[in-house]
Amino acid sequence: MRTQVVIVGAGPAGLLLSQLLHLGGVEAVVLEHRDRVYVENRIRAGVLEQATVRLVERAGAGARMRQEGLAHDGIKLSSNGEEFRIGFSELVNAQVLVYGQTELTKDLIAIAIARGTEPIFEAEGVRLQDIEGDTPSVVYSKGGRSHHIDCDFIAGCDGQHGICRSFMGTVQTFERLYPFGWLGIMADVPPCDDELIYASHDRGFALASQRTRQRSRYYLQVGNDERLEDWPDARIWDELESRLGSKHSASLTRGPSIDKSIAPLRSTVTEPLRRGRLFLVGDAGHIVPPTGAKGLNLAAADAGRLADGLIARYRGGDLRPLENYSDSVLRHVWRAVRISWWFTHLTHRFADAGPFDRRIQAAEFDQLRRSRSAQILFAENYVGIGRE
Ligand code: RFL
Ligand code: PHB
Repeated sequence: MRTQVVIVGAGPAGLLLSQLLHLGGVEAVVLEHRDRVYVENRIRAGVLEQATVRLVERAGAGARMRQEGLAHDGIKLSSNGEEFRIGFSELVNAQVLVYGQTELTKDLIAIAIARGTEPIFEAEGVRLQDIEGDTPSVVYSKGGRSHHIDCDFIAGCDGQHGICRSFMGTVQTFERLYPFGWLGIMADVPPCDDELIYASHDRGFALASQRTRQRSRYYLQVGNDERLEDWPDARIWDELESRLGSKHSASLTRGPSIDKSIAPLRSTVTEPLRRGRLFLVGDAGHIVPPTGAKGLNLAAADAGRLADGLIARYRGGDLRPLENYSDSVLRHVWRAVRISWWFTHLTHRFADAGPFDRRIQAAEFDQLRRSRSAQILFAENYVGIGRE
């Protein structure tokens, strides 16, 4: 078999890239090692920046997102129960869209099927060959049979546990591991507020998020040694009440969890993001802690850049976008890494932080509450202005 681009991974990065390439007249095959049901139901992100929304629309996959996504004009920040709002519309004339990654993934898979190129699910043992030559190829097996695809380029969109990074040869890895994780819970109850609440509290960070007006998503900062078995729903709701503050206790509707998980927080950046004809895209090349809601947005932005570079290359036009892919993505990525790092430090409790560090955190919160300039900067970073 032969195609122009092999895409490894059917997450948001791989699916969006394949559709953008298709619209640009470039042929691609997507290889995914999980099955479709698993991919469509993996619960993760929820906040889309405007640039991501535009890209999904450009891909022709935006109809349901526009209809069902919830436009958010701002967020609330709380410190030990004292709360203030940062309004994106009035500060920077922008919004974000709350729309689950699960839904975006379903929309992108549906559109791939409609155009007649469904991802190849349950593709096992994917291996890359001759990345530095002119004729790379990818081998995999499915249902006990092995397959070989010759191609021009390979897009490694296989997430943080993927295999493509291991084919990059000599790379530099920059990493920050945080001494805690997020315990996430999803429940079919109305959200406690119509906006997201990022709460810094002496008991640890909490986040009140949502998917729809009937489905809530909450997170709690927990130690890296915590186990899900020790967190029955009632304990999670009690803890959320304490951390989100008395203002929200009355409106916090409890209900049985439909999903619960613990994810460790970390930042990793691989440099460069290209080796020969292999490009790393999204989480395969960089991870950020979820505090700034940047991971999915970065994955989408990478997919957009690589699609533009490849389409220009096939049209015999400008080779620079493809040549500059790694540098331009990394510039964008490091700004998001810094923001995610800063916001994590502002809102989380670090076990080794002393009273001095706590005072610094409080002073920073105070500045954000009182200074319009600080709020504008925060809003620009949150909605993604200036990183394009
Ligand atoms: P994905 O989504 O991990 O997709 C990678 C795909 O590759 C497949 N794969 C393979 N396929 C073939 N062969 C192999 N050897 C393979 N190995 C892996 C996988 O099965 C999968 O289908 O990566 P992608 O596309 O780069 O997308 C990245 C996003 O998923 C991620 O950045 C976000 O979910 C991060 N994130 C958030 N990002 C946001 O922008 N806003 C948010 O609000 C937000 N909240 C979150 C988050 C991540 C979280 N967790 C679980 C870490 C909240 C949480 C809790
Ligand atoms: C989510 O709803 O999953 C979510 C929202 C905001 C974040 C991270 C995750 O910063």
